[in-house]
Amino acid sequence: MSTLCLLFGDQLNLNMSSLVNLNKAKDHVLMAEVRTEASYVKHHKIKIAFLFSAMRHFKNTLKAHNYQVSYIDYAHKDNKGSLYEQVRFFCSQHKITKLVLAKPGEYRLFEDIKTWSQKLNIDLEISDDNRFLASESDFSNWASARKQLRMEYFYREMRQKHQYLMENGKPIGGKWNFDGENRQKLPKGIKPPKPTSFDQDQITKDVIKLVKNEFKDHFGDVDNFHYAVTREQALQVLNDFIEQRLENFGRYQDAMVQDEPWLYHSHISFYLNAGLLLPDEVLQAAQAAFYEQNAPINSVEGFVRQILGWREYVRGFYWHFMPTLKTDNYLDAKVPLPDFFWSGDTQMNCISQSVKQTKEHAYAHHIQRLMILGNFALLAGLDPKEVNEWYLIVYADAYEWVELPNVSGMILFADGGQLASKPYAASGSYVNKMSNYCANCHYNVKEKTGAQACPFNYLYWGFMQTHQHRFEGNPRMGMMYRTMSKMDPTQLSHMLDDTQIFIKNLNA
Ligand code: FAD
Ligand code: DLZ
Ligand code: SF4
Repeated sequence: MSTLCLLFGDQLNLNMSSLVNLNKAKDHVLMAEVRTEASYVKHHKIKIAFLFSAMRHFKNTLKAHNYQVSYIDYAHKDNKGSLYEQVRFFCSQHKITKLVLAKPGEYRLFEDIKTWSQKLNIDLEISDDNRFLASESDFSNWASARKQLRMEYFYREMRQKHQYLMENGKPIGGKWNFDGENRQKLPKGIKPPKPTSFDQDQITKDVIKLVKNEFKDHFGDVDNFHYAVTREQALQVLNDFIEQRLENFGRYQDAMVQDEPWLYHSHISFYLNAGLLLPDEVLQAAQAAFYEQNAPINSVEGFVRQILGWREYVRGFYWHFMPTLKTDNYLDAKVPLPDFFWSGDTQMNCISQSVKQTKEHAYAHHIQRLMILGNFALLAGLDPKEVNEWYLIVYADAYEWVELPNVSGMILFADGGQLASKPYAASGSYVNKMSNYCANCHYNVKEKTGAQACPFNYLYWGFMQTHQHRFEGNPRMGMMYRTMSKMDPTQLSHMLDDTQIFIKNLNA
């Protein structure tokens, strides 16, 4: 009579709530590389290689800590292809009375798991996913007490509750938000440090070979894989960030630079989302850098806001609004995703740069995801279902709990404004202000209509006209509509025509 713990590929931490109460002498841990999880969307090859390698390394860690682990690799003779079938098979071979697991990060898997207890006739115990600081009930209690949800207020409560960057009940530096100091373009001549990279060990090499054979038709390149695959390596990435980048993180967090994918970002989302790092230790490291005067408050607060604010907020938001969040389409957007989202072959340099980096690294930084690719998807009216699938596929840090709120809520306004108070829409001048992409582009960012005009310019004003009835009354968009009312009606009409022609030709 024993307990089986099913550990998912993104729960790679010895402190996982599902592991800590096991009796190592008689209970078992099951981990499995399965077809259903690896291909429910055609994940980027790097994402699969990263998770399989990290899973195999973590299996060794578990064994070193005296857990009894059954690890089913992809080519194992007993691989049954899905987590359910793997659990069923294990139960048929052993006397298992109870299955324990920490809540998975995706609704589809959670709904499936809820049916297992009856089907397998065993007890099922689902513990909280303790890779987060706010529990789901923390979020839903906070959300149910409000008419309007805004990350900023959630974040302030998290700062107070967890006492990050607080002194005598007040935020350090006298304000909650230093965003005003955090919008600088990267000056010419400044070269960001190289990202921390690791040689591929034998486990990673084996996994890459497997991925190239089994997932040939999946998106992306995998040969230059250089990511951390163990907790020790992930801690090194974190440490290098704190020492080499955090100081400049704030001021350049919105900057974009030709051929520079990494800039001053932390590059830890892969590891946080797979359990190799936990949010508390990351926040403590950043806070310590502030107290040791190694990083200024605008950088440290900006970083803390991402982890303690946005990351926790979107995860709570996901569970609060599922399953409807997945089908929301407030703007009735229907345009199919253009091919250049896969190839990067477009004369729009900002898009080409962002897609090609995504293909090569399974990574793009926040502003590329939000203000280039996301902004385009919003303005061109791309179908939320296709856009969500694309984001879930292409980034190695993508799981539905984080991808869906960012896409349907933050970029597409598909949730009708539950997450964001207004659409994150911008014309080419924003891209020109924050990057050097436009200097290398076929299009002219200063032109609003005609063959050479930057598509973001007419798409922006086309969007504003198309959705005027929806957004005119939004106080945060009033200024834009006042500007629009003073614009030349003929020019506006040309921009609407150009928008329609551009969208029509997108998939021609
Ligand atoms: P940094 O810029 O160094 O930020 C530090 C950390 O803050 C990140 O590692 C991440 O854990 C957290 N963070 C920052 N912004 C967000 C956010 N909006 N939501 C949740 N966490 C955040 N992040 C993912 O982890 N997975 C995704 O699938 C994902 N999809 C996104 C889709 C869109 C459309 C947008 C706009 C953002 C998305 N993000 C996603 C958030 C963000 O872009 C990435 O977390 C970030 O680029 C990862 O790189 P980094 O670790 O260098 O981040
Ligand atoms: C993303 C992923 C992939 C590619 N493969 C596996 C796998 O083979 N086995 C596994 O346990 N988990 C995998 N995962 C992570 C799961 O999809 C993840 O646990 C759910 O999406 C919930 O977040
Ligand atoms: Fe992008 Fe327009 Fe600038 Fe070209 S000109 S890089 S399309 S914003």
